[in-house]
Amino acid sequence: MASLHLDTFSTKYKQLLEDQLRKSIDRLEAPEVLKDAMHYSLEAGGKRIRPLLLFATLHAFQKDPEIGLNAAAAIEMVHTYSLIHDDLPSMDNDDLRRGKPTNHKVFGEANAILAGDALLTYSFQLMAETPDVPADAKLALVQLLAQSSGAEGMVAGQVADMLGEEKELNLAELEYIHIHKTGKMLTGSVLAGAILSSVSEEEWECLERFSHHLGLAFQIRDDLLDIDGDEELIGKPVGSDVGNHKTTYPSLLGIKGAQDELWKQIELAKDYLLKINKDTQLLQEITDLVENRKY
Ligand code: GRG
Repeated sequence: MASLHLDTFSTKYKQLLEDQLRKSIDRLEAPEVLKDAMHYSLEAGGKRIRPLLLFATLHAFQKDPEIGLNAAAAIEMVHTYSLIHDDLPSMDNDDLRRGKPTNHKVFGEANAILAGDALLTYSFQLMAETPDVPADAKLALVQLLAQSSGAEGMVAGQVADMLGEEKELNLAELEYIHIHKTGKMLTGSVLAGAILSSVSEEEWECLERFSHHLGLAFQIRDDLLDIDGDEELIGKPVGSDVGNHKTTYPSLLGIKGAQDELWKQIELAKDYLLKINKDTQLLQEITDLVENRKY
């Protein structure tokens, strides 16, 4: 369970983020239906783990987390666009997201596509408008967001995921998908904090490795949550048909193997945090949350 320290921190900065997101959309001179569709998914109850990682990284380097508000809003907008598009009839065709009707169910498919497009493009504007930082930092933030979300990042993972749907994947193929689809935006969140903290090369390297392992842990936990409570599946041999037909960590490694892999990735993530000689307690607590999260 999260300590009071992380609870207090996350309550404060999540509230600031919610305000930032709402204000950022409100100020747009755009058709109301577009703004409504953007608001709808942005404010639909996400965990805000990516912004939290960014704020906690700033905290570790004794920076005021509020300097990361624009960047955090931008990252959450990209994440939200990815979920809206992932739910579309041409992708996962989902009716519900976070227990609520998906964007296209409420606003129609064309509006959902355009709301996703608008969130993605607006995110780069927000990065470029980061207040009180030099131009080279803004440039680095824009470049980082593009690399994390685009053809070398999340979109690559989504395409690899779709290509892999019809076949049994090996562990390396599964890792490629999750490092890109889930991991790159988590890494981008930590490294955005690193840019705003002007970290050293060694610190950058450790933060990158930390978030790489955290991203894998996040996904393994996601796979385990999908089948949680199904006691009969525990101990099933490698390669057996655990859960649905998609390749997952439990389907490849068995539930116990997946749980061991989760612990391994958590250990590795924490090892890299320890190498940074800073107050990384909040990042450690977020790592614990990822290991134990229930949703
Ligand atoms: C459409 C380009 C494009 C990409 C979609 C992120 C993604 C790629 C798909 C979402 C499907 C999915 C379940 C991915 C695996 C893990 C993941 C990223 C879960 C959602 O992130 P959370 O748990 O979501 O942070 P909340 O709801 O808390 O914001």
